[in-house]
Amino acid sequence: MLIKRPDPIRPSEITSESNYLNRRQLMAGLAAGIALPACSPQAAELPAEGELANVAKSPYSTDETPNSYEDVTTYNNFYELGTGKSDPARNAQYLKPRPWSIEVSGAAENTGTFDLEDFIKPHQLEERIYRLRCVEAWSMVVPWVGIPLGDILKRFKPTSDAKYVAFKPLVAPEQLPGQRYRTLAWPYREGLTIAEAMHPLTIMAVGVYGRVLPNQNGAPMRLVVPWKYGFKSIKSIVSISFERNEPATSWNMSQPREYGFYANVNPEVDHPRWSQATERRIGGGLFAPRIDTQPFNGYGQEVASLYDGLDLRRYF
Ligand SMILES: Nc1nc2c(c(=O)[nH]1)N[C@H]1C(S)=C(S)[C@@H](COP(=O)(O)O)O[C@H]1N2
Ligand SMILES: [Mo]
Repeated sequence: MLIKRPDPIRPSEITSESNYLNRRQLMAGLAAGIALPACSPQAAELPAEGELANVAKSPYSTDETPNSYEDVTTYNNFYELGTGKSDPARNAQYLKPRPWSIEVSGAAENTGTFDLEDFIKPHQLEERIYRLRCVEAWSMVVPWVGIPLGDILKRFKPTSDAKYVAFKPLVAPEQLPGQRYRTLAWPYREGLTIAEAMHPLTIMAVGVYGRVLPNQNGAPMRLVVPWKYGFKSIKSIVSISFERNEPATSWNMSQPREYGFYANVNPEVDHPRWSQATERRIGGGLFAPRIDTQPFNGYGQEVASLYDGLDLRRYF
């Protein structure tokens, strides 16, 4: 057992509707002369760099030893900043994660364009130490800082038509120079079922190691879905859309035989070109033994029931 089993979300962690003001409500409030106290925790903004204050520890964390800050921030996959593992750190300076806005669209009552500062409220931040298991059969342990994605999505009041959630990152070749080459069809695209998106293990990360997320890790905000291959954890998100049908996803579009929509970590379903039974822990050195890959990356007790009745060999 790699993670402790936490209680369901504590009432204190749930943002009450009144704590949250979206841009339109805020504007309406300002027009009506409602003042926001500048020093209330709800008014605090996510910092653009440096330490993140008051980050709670999460019972969902693994007790494995995290990789070094160096490993986490210099061995990356972020095709918009280059296809080599060291390219994202080298090209990170081009990306400008402030100001940043996010468009929420589709099957929800509360859609619109939101500033990052209205979107992520820092008083909810938690540290989640999760394994990141790449489809390339390497892994890392990363102390992410984030907010359960479900807590964010609930505020937009998805309707009963919202069966899936689709995500897209920024498209801006001056900031993401890898987009000058068609290594993938831009924008990068990812999606989750609504149940996966609302699952308490799924987070929107804004930091790592207690600090604001470096650009190469997907600043200012990226998904982390710990039971799925790393490519589901899409970086530098600007668009979130509630969908009725399964959305197209980048790796499936580029190699449909190799990458499916679900992409659950599964040691029993090999990639057509290599085994997924074991993994190499980054930073372990040349002679470190390979680690057995766990079904659902070790989170099976929490998430396996999401796939009851689904043939995981077919829906890989
Ligand atoms: N926008 C975007 N997000 C992305 C990718 C990408 O190329 N572009 N690569 C994915 C892959 S394959 C992995 S393994 C993880 C790596 O996250 P990390 O660099 O923070 O470890 O990011 C994922 N998110
Ligand atoms: Mo990956």
